[in-house]
Amino acid sequence: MYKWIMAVLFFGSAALGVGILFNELPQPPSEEELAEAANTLEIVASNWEFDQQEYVVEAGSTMTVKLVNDQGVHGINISGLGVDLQGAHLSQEVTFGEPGEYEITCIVLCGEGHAEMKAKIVVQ
Ligand SMILES: [Cu+2]
Repeated sequence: MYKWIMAVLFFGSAALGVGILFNELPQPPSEEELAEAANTLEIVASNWEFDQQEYVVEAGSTMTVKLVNDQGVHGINISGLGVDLQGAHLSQEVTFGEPGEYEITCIVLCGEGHAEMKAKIVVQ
């Protein structure tokens, strides 16, 4: 009497199973991607601030400093660390030697809040 219900359930779940099989499952990030993320200091700029006031890094470490322009066009200079990022050149490998504080300033005239676009790198 309920045979048709069983048939519907059976074919329904079979169709669902096949659908799942052919759907690509999301891949977890590879070890390489994780290592790269851990080694990248991302500084996100918008109008007219950076995503953090302070970026803390370990003395002696080498990282890729990357500027991401989330809003507007900005560039950064980090005095004392030789970092200069703007235009097409938005990432640079940096070795943080001496502990201390290094000022990050915007070097692209980006509008009314330009002069206040400051943050710092704390090497400790
Ligand atoms: Cu600016």
